[in-house]
Amino acid sequence: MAASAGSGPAAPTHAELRRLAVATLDGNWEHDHTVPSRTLYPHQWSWDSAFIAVGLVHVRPDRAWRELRTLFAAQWTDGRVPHIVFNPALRVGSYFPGPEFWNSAAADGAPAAATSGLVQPPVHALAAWLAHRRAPSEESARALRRLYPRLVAQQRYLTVHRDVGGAGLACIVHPWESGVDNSPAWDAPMAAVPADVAVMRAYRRHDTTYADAAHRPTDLDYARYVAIVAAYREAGYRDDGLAGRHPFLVECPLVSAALGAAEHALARIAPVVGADPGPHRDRAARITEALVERLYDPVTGTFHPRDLRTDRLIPARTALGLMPLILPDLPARQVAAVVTEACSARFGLSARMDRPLPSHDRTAPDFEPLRYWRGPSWMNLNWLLWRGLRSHGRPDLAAGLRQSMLDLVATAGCHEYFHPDTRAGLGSPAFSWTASLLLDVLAES
Ligand code: 9WN
Repeated sequence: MAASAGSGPAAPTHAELRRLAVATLDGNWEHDHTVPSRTLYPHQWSWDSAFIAVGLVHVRPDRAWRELRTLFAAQWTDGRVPHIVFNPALRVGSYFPGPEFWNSAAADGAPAAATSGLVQPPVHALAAWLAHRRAPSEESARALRRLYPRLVAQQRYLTVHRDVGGAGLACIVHPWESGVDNSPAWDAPMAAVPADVAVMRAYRRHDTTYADAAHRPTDLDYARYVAIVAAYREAGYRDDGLAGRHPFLVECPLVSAALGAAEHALARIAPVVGADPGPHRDRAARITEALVERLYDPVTGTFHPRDLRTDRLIPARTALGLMPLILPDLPARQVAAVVTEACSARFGLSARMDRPLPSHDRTAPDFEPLRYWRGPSWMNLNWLLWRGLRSHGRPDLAAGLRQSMLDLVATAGCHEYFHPDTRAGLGSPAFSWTASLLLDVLAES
């Protein structure tokens, strides 16, 4: 699809965009879950399913709840929600690293389904709450009753087993856990991970068959990804003693903000399921406090990840720094600072945006407009910021960002990510969370 400009084809109407989004989600539905992409990601991914549920509820509410139910059926006994749940019907080699690499069956507390041993940002409680609020019904209340103890266990896993830093924030043990895999935010901690590209000779990457290698992480990134998983897997995916042995330990502003937003969402869900919202409110307040204390830098005026191996903030200014805006109780000082950062030349947020929001500071020397999370625009980061702007009383900026999101899909369809200048579609076409979040944005003008 092309945007209208001069004598070019007319811009698609909202109804046409909606139809495209629904067709994309229908095409990616796989009996009890939605694949992020038929080609690049043919299994079920954790935070994708949450974003997908947010959009599906507008058109197929039964599938929205099924999506979350299927994901949480693969929760480990320690409460971790795996970042990939593998579809056993697919042939070996349909994704790298596949189930044979993760070998979850050998780990204590893993479910019957083959899964990865990592997690992703916990945006699921927020998704469940938004899905219920959008279309409250007997079915949605029943679904919440089933999900609630699982969501609580997910939070407990992250804030207890993963509290390596000791302040109640979850530590991530792999860049994949951030969801923004090759963000420049991870360059410094990744550089300290011993790995050699030669490691990759033993494997065949699957992603570069379907996407341009220049738009994906490098082979050296993959060598390190594999080395970090191997270290965790060899320790049985156990979290005790992580501090002394694990090669990648980071507190991430997005994961931490999602953790706090999840407690806020659980406080809203609790009365629906007959539980006490009080403890969730208390935990939410503690997470926000720890996030500000540990990840906000008053000198740069934005949030940064903390490398727990060096106990220092990582200087890169990526879009991760904007994500704490999703916290309704973020103090006014940090709200103002994040809005200033978002509106700076680095991210270009405005009420009338001429270019989409990039995933990394566009003025930085390591900004790469084509390579995955190192510059391109992503619908999920846009959506999280959009929600944050609305909840912190910036409808003008939220409206500008919303229009920019609509322009992305109007220009390139439901692509995985987009060129941050031209809006050209990058990565996989027919990508599920682009479609689902578009539906949400279309529904809430
Ligand atoms: C590794 C599925 C996932 C997203 C991540 C995105 C990408 C996987 C990959 O795809 O990661 O988990 O193979 O690159 O970075 O955010 O959940 O869409």
